[in-house]
Amino acid sequence: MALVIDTDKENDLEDLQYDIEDSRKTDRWSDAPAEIKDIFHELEWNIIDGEHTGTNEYIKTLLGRDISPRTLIAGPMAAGIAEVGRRFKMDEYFLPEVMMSAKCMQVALGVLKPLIVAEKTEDIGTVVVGTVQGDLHDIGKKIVAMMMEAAGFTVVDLGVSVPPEDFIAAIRKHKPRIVGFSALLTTTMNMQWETLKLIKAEGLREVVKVFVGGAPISQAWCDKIGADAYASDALIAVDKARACIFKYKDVKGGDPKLHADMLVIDAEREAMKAKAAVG
Ligand code: B12
Repeated sequence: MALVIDTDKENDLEDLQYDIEDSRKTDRWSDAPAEIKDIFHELEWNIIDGEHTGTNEYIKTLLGRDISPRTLIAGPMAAGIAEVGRRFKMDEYFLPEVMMSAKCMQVALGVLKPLIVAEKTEDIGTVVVGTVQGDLHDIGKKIVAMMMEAAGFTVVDLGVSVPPEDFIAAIRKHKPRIVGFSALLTTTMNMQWETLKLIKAEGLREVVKVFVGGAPISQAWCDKIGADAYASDALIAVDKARACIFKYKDVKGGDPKLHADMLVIDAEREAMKAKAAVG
């Protein structure tokens, strides 16, 4: 039985910024045993410092202590790369440092992927994912792809900087139930819209449900471009994708009803969180 550690409450970047500057430790991971908490901090620092030669060891040690791959991704790995993003934004880090940290994330995901994908027990349909044209960020998209795979989907990952025409070709070839666009740059988010426009122009809008995500993407953006669903993280993406297959199977891509149904999933999730916080 894997050790359960609540990662939802651990994303306070201000706390991360100030506490770790002084001591390289924080008050976070309060429900983790002290020894695990220390290794979480080591892993965070491994990512912040971009020391990818040691990443494997931390990951393996934590897996050996019954920490699940999902907890590692949503916990110390997410916190570490978020701090890297903050440093980059504040001009404390430049591209080479970010690339080193990204390498740590890739190494860690390489170890975790087979474990996560091994959870797959059924085949419920195909999802095509890709990072839109002009954008080279793929860590988040890879996490979404892995979680989708574990949840029963066959995932076709088109990679990074995918031109709209390649999404169209993949939809025709693989006949996915869902297509997901990732964008991490404010300058490339518009390519989600362009790709969606081409899907419509090619007469494919009704056959595929369109998901959008990435750091600058929001529900408002999803509404504006007429995508079916937005997910701020991989777990929400999986919830919505499974709902598309099971609950809303007969609702077509682009149907306003589907869009509204997806919002209900967010509302239910928020209500569950609020209930858990009170209880
Ligand atoms: C790592 C990184 C890089 C790495 C990427 C390596 C890689 N293989 O991915 C490298 C060094 C290559 C890089 C390059 C650049 N980067 Co960069 N990068 C980052 C950084 C620090 C982390 C991104 C990340 O991996 N986050 C962790 C993952 C897990 O989170 P995520 O991607 O958001 O994914 C989650 C959700 O969004 C969602 N999701 C993601 N995709 C999808 C898709 C679907 C369908 C769904 C449903 C959900 C979903 O689920 C994921 C998992 O939970 C961010 C900072 C940040 N705060 O995002 C900057 C950041 C995105 N980069 C930035 C910039 C400016 C650049 C460069 C332009 C820098 C430059 N001068 O060259 C280049 C652009 C290159 C290009 N053409 O794409 C800016 C963008 C600012 C802006 N307004 O657009 C950011 C925000 C940094 C900053 N604060 O300024 N970068």
